[in-house]
Amino acid sequence: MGNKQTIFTEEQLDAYQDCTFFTRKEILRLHARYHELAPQLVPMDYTKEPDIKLPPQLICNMPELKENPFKQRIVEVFSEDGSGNLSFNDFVDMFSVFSEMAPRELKAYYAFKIYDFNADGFICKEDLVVTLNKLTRDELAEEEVTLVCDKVVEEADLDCDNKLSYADFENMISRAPEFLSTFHIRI
Ligand SMILES: [Ca+2]
Ligand SMILES: [Ca+2]
Repeated sequence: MGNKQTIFTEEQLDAYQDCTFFTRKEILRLHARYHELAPQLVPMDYTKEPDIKLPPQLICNMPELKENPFKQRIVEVFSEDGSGNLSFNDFVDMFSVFSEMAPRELKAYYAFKIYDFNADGFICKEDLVVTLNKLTRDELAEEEVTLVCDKVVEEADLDCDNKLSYADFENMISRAPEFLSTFHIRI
């Protein structure tokens, strides 16, 4: 007996542990965080996998994301329907990729998606302009931004099509490991 509430079944917890970089305890803590974002909406009991999604504004206001210049784009990328609304599974996947335990390749894969603002499978100069403006919080003059973006493409574009494919991008970050340092969030 006792009044301990069941949040997930053992099978669910095993599945989360297999598919993420979190322990069972961390999954429960993530559920508590997700719940506290909208207590009236998010049930404690997740054993029946309720079809609940939280809007991007709620997620972006979390202290872990609030200061991140890419927060809006991050929640879009992890939102299964691309709207920025996150189910609990999306929420867990997002923080799993950002965890210290996630391998570099996985972070690189999502970094590429995040910087590919127009989602055409390439990081082109327009994507780089948006990225750079966000990284520098709009502190660079337009000419400086253009100059840096031209330089980045010039150096990283191995197949000379004037945009960065995933292969170009991987090559670029392998030479600049600090590039992924912004992809750590401790929750
Ligand atoms: Ca693009
Ligand atoms: Ca290229």
